[in-house]
Amino acid sequence: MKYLMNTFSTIAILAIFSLYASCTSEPPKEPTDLTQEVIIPKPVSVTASGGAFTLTETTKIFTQSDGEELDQIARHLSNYLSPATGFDLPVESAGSESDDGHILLQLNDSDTELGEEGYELNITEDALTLAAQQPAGLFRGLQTIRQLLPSGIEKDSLQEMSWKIATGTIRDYPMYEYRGAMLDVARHFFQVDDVKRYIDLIAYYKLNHLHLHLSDDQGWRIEIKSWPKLAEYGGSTQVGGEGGGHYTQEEYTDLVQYAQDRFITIVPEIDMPGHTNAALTSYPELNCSGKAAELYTGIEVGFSTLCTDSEVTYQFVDDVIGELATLTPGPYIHIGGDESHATPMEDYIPFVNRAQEIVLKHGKQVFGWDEIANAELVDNAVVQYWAEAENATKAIEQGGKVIMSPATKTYLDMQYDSTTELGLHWAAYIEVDSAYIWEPTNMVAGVDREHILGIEAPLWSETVTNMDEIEYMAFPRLIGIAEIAWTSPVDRQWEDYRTRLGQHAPYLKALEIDYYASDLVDWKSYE
Ligand code: TNX
Repeated sequence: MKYLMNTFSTIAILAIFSLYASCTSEPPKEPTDLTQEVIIPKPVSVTASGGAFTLTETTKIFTQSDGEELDQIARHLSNYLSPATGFDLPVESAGSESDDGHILLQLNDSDTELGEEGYELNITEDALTLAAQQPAGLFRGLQTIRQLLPSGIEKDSLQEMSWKIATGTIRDYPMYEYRGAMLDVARHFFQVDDVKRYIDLIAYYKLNHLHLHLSDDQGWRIEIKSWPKLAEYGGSTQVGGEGGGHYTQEEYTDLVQYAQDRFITIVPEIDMPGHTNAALTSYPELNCSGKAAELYTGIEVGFSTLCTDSEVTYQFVDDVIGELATLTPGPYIHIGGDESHATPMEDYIPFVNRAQEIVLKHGKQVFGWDEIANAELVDNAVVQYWAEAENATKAIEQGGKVIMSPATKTYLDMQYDSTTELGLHWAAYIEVDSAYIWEPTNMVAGVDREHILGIEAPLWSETVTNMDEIEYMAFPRLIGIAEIAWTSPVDRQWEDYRTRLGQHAPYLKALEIDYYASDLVDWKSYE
């Protein structure tokens, strides 16, 4: 009996030990099967050929045609890889590649299946060749290369290890042309460097739009030279009262450029006619009463409105949109239009109609929250569905395209569950599975694939005050949203995604992302 007990306890100890060992970090395995590598968003196709390519200090990056754009993408790759490897990978024009390990970036017009953002990555033991029709496709492909290397590649200090990638071929292109995130810089203001970090993180998951919510009741965040008090006074505070701030036009231009270098389009939003208290505090003439409103630092919505039957209001809208259009190379100006509860519908409709004409006059495409579909949409208007199915239907009936941002699935400010300290829960609690398990074409009856331009996940910032908090609310849910936007529904299953997300944890750690470690996922541990 004693002997038996001993045997049992030995077995138990061994079992516990092996369980423990399997939970702690394993030494990096040698990659040999490309199909087993974790890539998020999941690519269209992966085939393995059983070997490995090794990145070494003599590896060079070649670009197949001259041109600043290709060079810039090659330098991005070199910059991504250098801190952890310590290698200074030189960028050279193609022609003199050697057989002993090189990376080649090439543009190939004939592979039309790849479209604007697709890429093909061919990995042999001697070479890693990334091809795309367009530069944007090469940039998306670089993100895949980052995920194929060991997670140490994302650390910003030298790592002593070997840098191998399994051989084979990946062909990949996105499901939706618009894959976005939104950051509310109005309720709380975030500095340029925080927004740049957010851009870097969304780029890693192949998103291509960042919508900036630049004005709201609590703050005006972009310098407008013809109406200087908007930013100076209207931007002087934020939720809770302390802080606030705004981007100068130079800073905004720098952000736009930073995003563009990563093939991300900035979509600037000036919310109107509601959500305008900050503007109403800055200029009395924008109020129907002729009296300036008071600065607001609470989190109520729906109490403010521009004076819709005063001509000065349209001069204001014209000047603001004019300056913003000049600073913004992307095609869209977002005019908000949500929750204008203080604007009667008979005033709201003519206001939105005029605001849309002003956007067109400045050469831009109209973007707005789903309520704008109550007005007469101009050609090519994009309507962002967040709450009212009926509005999405009205949008497509008028020939508009829809962006899917259902609050119950994509709102990154919603709490994960009732124990989450940050965030709100008016739409839903959104756990990591809920944010992943939905299909854009099943959200609104009649709104089908051909009506949907893409997906966007907004992060409202009433309760979110700094970068750590942004990361905690956005990650990992934004990763799942990015996969919904990129990957075909036939390749999306929660169980498979859950496993990949868990295995991806060391990359999140290496990127120093303060993510929410949901119990629904078996997070792979890391040193
Ligand atoms: C609704 S979504 C809003 C925002 C709030 C958000 C908070 C939308 C178009 N309007 O003003 O920040 O809820 O979750």
